[in-house]
Amino acid sequence: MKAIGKQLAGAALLAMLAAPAFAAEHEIKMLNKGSDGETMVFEPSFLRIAPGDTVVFVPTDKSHQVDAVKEALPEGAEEFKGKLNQAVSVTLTIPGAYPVKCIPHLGMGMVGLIVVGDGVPDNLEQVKSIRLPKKSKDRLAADIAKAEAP
Ligand SMILES: [Cu+2]
Repeated sequence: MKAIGKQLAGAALLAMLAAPAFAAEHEIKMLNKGSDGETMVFEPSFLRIAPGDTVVFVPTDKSHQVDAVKEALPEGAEEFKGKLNQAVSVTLTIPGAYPVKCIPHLGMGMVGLIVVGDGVPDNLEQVKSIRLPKKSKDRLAADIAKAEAP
């Protein structure tokens, strides 16, 4: 009896150790100027990842933050919210589209989109209907087009 218990504990430990090895970590920088010359950007602004991967939002430049656009997240997905100049790390397990914004620079177009899983995300229509200032709307539209590409 004791031996079996030990074996089970060993298997559980192995499973725990194995999980992070397959999950990737991605970085999105929060910048005053992107490598394409655009100002106030998440870089990259579009990212497709596998379920269980982690995304780290890095405050490379000052005065940025990241919020999930909560009204357009996938069903059951957890909201996330960062403070100014704070790195935010989120592990996304539920497939779908996760739009993000930087509140201080929303009027300047600072939005981004993460897609978890393959194919066109189920909640993309919700993402399209987010109310945003023009510049953010335009940039998000470009990201949505990438989410719709095969
Ligand atoms: Cu910003």
